[in-house]
Amino acid sequence: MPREPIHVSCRLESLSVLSPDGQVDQDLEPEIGSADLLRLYRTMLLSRRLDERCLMLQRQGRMGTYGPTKGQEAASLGPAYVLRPDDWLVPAFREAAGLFWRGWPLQAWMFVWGGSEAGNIVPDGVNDLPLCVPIASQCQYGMGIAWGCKLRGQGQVCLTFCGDGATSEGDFHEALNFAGVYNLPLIMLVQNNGWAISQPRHRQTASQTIAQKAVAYGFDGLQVDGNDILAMIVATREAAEKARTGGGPTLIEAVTYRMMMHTTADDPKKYRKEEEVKAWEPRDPLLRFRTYLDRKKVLSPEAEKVIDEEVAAELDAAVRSYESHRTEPTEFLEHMYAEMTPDLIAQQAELKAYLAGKHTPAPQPDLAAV
Ligand SMILES: Cc1ncc(C[n+]2csc(CCOP(=O)(O)OP(=O)(O)O)c2C)c(N)n1
Ligand SMILES: [Mg+2]
Repeated sequence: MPREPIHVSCRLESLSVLSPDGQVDQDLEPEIGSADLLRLYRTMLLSRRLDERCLMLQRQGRMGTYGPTKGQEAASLGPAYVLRPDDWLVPAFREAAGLFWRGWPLQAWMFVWGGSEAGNIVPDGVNDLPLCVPIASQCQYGMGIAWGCKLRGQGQVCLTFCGDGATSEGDFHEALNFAGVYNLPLIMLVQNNGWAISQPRHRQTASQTIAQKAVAYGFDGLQVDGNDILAMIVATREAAEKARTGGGPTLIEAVTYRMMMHTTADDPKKYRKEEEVKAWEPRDPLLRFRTYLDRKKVLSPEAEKVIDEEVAAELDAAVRSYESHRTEPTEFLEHMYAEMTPDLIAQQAELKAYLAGKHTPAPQPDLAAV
């Protein structure tokens, strides 16, 4: 037979548990105790309020360029919730809620966007990498960590985040290819927020979904409502259980939306319509989760008031800590390696001398003679 169909074996599904107006599908609802539900809500709210505060601090000149996370809280918090503490989380740069759940202090987020390396210091006992801005490069680190997890044989998994734009980078595909071949315990979580700065999702790939890219690498892909924290929990829990028991990687596409600008250096009105943003507003993950908790009678008005007050106080303390921290512009050179190399020590001395106004330029090579 010269031509025969090839039957590609794969599982590709889409999943949501909460409807856009917060109604739950009881067959799919995960079992989560009230205490955990309230802690999740508190973390999501904290992340939202911090995001709003950072935006204000930036507008007042008290913070550097800021990249908002509004609308994407569920897509990182749900997956972080199902991890074991000894699992690994490798973020891109919109995973604030997930990182807070893992134990990062609020001020670390502010330090990063305020230009201080202090924000990249992983807290003791937290198995995460710091934020990663070079797009998709963290996919390789995540894959490498997953390989390490497999070699150690202690059932750990590595949850790695990237954006829809990152799926156009070679690093993303190399990581998935390797993870498939070596059957690594990797959960690659793509936060498809519709945009990569000004490029819409349809300019990144001609594929119908991002989830289906898993098929080419020989494992399962799942498209999940990324604004539905319960769906994110169900999907990641399944992927983590599979990975722990030798079932290999999963690609999860979390369909979400970037409610704000890419960063404060960007004006989205130049490239996307206000109606698009408006259409996503009712699907806000915080509102949906709140409605669910309200219907479930988990969030009483008294409990909500206490949470609101605690969140406000925690935020104020974090802003004070951030603003009392002095960042030296020469500090970043200290964080390249565990110990500074002679070159870096010399460069730091030169920079310090320059900043102190005593700079004598280092002799430049005679390029004409090279
Ligand atoms: C390797 C690399 N190329 C380009 C950039 C500039 N850049 C910063 S964010 C971004 C878009 C990323 O889009 P996506 O992966 O969808 O993440 P999102 O910003 O939507 O969360 C680009 C191109 C970069 N940081 N790194
Ligand atoms: Mg994006």
